[in-house]
Amino acid sequence: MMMQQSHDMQAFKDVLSKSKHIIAVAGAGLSAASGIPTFRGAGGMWRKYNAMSLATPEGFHENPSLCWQFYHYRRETANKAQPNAAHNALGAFSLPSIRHLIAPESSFTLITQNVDGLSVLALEKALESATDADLNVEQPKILEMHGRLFDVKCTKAECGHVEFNRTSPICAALQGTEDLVEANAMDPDIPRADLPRCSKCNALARPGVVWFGEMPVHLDTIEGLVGRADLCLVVGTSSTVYPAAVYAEVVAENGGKVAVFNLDRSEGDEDANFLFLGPCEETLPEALS
Ligand code: BV8
Ligand code: ZN
Repeated sequence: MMMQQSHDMQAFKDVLSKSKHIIAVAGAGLSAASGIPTFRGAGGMWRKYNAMSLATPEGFHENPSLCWQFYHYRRETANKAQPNAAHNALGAFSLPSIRHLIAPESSFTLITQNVDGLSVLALEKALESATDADLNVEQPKILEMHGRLFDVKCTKAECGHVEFNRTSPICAALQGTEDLVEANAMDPDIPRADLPRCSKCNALARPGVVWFGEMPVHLDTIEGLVGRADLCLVVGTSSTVYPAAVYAEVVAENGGKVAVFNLDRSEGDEDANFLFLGPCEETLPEALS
């Protein structure tokens, strides 16, 4: 029997109030209102900079100069960005002292595909007004499954040094190359010696993100949370990248409910119990208040 899809916010809030194990799966649309370009769509990065080839180990190995300019550009953009109302709504909802007024005794984890760190900033802001109950929660509040833009990793496995580094620019040679990236005229020949180096062993460093073909992080924890969820919010994602794209389906197969908050139609959204088309910086604050 075809499930009847709802666009009714009150009906969603009734389901939310009865949910006990809630997860959110977020993508680039969550950060769009903060000025971070998404991957697909009009200004999409995949098309403009052929990011699909840059965001791979092969792309980095082949030309670390091009790859680092792409990630320097993303770092500079993210460094200038602030969390928007959708990030803040998720940050507040992560606090049991707030969430339990809406969904009593529920647990919540945000599983984000984004690497910009804006959800972490929003959570830190929400935690400023946290109670003790908010702090000693065993379940993680955020899982950044595709790594972090500001993590800088050594390329030498035997060293393995990783550090969180927001420096702008990360190295002198990349200073001002954002304009080249904007003009899609990146310089393929910045000498490796001038690219970011590991601060421990001086080997070439790489961005601490998960590239295509690499294993996402926190997968075991994520798969456990997905297996237990009775409600999955899908926020600002085209749901075209795996394995994140299947989590909502798993929740539905287990008898849980799915609510999609997206600007446009997205993969599999016809199977969602709830579909709220529009900017998530407007729909999500309403849904989680
Ligand atoms: C892996 C970090 C092995 C780097 C990224 C089947 C099973 C498993 C793997 C695969 C499979 N089929 C293919 C694969 C391989 C591959 C894959 O999925 N390829 C795709 C292209 C088919 N997957 C992998 O390689 C992954 N690793 O599979 O390991 C494995 C196997 C089995 C089980 C486990 C592991 C690793 C993928 C990670 C790649 N790294 N990011 C970087 O950022 O540079 S992916 C990157 O692109 C993002 O992190 C994100 O995940 C993805 C982009 O997707 P979205 O976030 O959805 O963004 P998009 O622009 O597409 O959509 C934005 C949406 O927002 C739009 O719908 C738009 O309408 C909406 N929107 C816009 N504005 C707003 C809005 N919505 C609301 N409000 C707004 N204001
Ligand atoms: Zn090193």
